[in-house]
Amino acid sequence: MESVGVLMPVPMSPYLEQELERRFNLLKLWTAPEKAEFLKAHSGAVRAVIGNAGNGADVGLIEALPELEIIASFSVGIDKVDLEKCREKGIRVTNTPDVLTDDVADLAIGLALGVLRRLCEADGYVRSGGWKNGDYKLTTKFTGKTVGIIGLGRIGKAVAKRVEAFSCPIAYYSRTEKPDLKYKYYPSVVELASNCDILVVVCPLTQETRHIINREVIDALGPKGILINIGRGAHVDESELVSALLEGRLGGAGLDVYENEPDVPEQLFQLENVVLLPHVGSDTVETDTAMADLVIGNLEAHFLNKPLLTPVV
Ligand code: 8YV
Repeated sequence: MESVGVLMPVPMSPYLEQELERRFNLLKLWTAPEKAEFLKAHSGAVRAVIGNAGNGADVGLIEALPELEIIASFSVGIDKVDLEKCREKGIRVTNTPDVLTDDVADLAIGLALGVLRRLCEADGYVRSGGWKNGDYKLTTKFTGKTVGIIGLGRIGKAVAKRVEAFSCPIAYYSRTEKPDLKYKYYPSVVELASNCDILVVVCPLTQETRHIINREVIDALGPKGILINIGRGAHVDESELVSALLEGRLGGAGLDVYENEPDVPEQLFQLENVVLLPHVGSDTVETDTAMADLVIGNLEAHFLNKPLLTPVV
């Protein structure tokens, strides 16, 4: 397979790069001084593209690669891949489900604890020597709080499982009720937000879920409510979120994702009731390796005419 051209638009994982380089003709778009020229020069050779959460394959890229057969995304979310175009052109698409579920769910708990127990602020208090000068202020308890989950797929269920260990009542919103689950179902996000203390966004990003967190939902969550976003930035109307936090209409937020990554609204930097992470939901050594192995497994299966391991299209 050494002659098969695999295009990687942006750097993602040194391990993935190294393993792709061992097997394929890896073309690193970001290393080219002139990207358009590079694409033109290699357009006949590229049979696979590696996508990720930030860079998938839009119509422009798909149209520029006439020999493209497969887009293997180094992510579970494939909102950056134009699936309709892929179906139309018979291009296969794969993602990396399951292997990152634990890490992303773990991070939701970390963010909730971080916001409620002010972990980052407390760390700064020790490092700055503040502890020697006075008493630290009280924070808010997590155990027993009602947690609302938007999207009860693989990761949503893993969040719920973890939250159960904190004796938190669990409620959820999803397109349809899941009668096999014992958690309370709300048929609207506003109703869910009105009835929980911590709202976790973990559904896929689609036309329907874009800005699923709007002003009405934020106001329903209220000045004691906490928003945790481990989905996609575009799930949240970010300017509404920023205003609500600045005006004290929302209790706090734990964010791993943003509307225009890596740009994060700077007004948030001054707030102590906010924890800001740089989209690291699945970024552990273990999961990085598992995701990369799955991307390679899908490519090898495709080029050996075997069934794909995790097909989306
Ligand atoms: C990954 C993600 O970190 O899998 C996804 O959809 O958003 C993230 O967990 C990212 O894809 C790694 O590039």
